[in-house]
Amino acid sequence: MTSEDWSGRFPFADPDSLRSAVLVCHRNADPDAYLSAYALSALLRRLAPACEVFIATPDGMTTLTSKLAERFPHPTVEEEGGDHDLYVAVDVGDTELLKGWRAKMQASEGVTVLIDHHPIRDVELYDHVIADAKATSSAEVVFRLFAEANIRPDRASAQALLLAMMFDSSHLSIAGEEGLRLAVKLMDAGADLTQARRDLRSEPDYGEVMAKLKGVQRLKVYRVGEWVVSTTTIGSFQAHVARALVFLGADVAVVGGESEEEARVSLRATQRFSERTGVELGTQVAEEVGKELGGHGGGHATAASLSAPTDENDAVERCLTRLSALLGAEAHAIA
Ligand SMILES: [Mn+2]
Repeated sequence: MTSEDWSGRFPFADPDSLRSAVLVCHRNADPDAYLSAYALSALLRRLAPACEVFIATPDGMTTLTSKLAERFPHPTVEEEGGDHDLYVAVDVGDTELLKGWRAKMQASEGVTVLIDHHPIRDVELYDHVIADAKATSSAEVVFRLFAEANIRPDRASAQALLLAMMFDSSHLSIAGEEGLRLAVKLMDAGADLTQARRDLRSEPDYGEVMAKLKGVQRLKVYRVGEWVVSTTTIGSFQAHVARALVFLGADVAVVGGESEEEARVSLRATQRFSERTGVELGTQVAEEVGKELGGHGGGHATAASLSAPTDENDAVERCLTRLSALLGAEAHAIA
């Protein structure tokens, strides 16, 4: 191996051979995806000064990401147009979320890389995968690449990585030991914690605020064994309302709504509920009830949703029945 062997390390190609690279975020890019790509671009341009680097954001970005992108501007590219030498999917999780870029990467002559912290199942698309499911953000994985290349991030990249890390770790509260150490290193490199906190504060969305408050107004509360399950219905923001109910103290929240002659239900539970009962909302409630009602559902252990051709009250009640069967206890209405 010569000192110029790049086959085993990022960017997995001789940097001098790279003319054009695209960093592709997941659809509707969140701050971790966009800002990790932003910092990765700075690293790549240090390694390959002659390479033009673009960021792609299929289906745009979230509102907060758009706001942050004004402070961290970067050239973007659409999928029409020629091939690139290097494609790096950042924070993508499922390749579905690459939208049209997936087919483009499949057909490409260039090197394809994944940098991620989601549990990854489909890796066939990529020539190289740098993924760590223990990291709380993709930013942590990107920062490690700086360290491996022995390159200190510039101040803007350090700030971008700190913001990304804080966004994905509930302001570092669920960051692991390594994450916290990396955050301190980013501050040493010039990142400003106070500024990052300020930047992550978003303006209230009053549609969401009204949905939450109305959802609470229509709240039903049940005791199922030792657990408190709350249900409600609302026209929109069902997931936000469910999360808010769990924040208020419910062990499980089931929030229904109707759109286009279909019922949608969002379910949320606390980590504690999930650990103690072993109940998985995604596979055992949303998927099952979705099927039962002729629709579909799924999700994670503590966050799931379903949609089915029925009315919202029926869908919510079926979820409650299913929960009570899984917990082996009847649901007693309290309020
Ligand atoms: Mn992420």
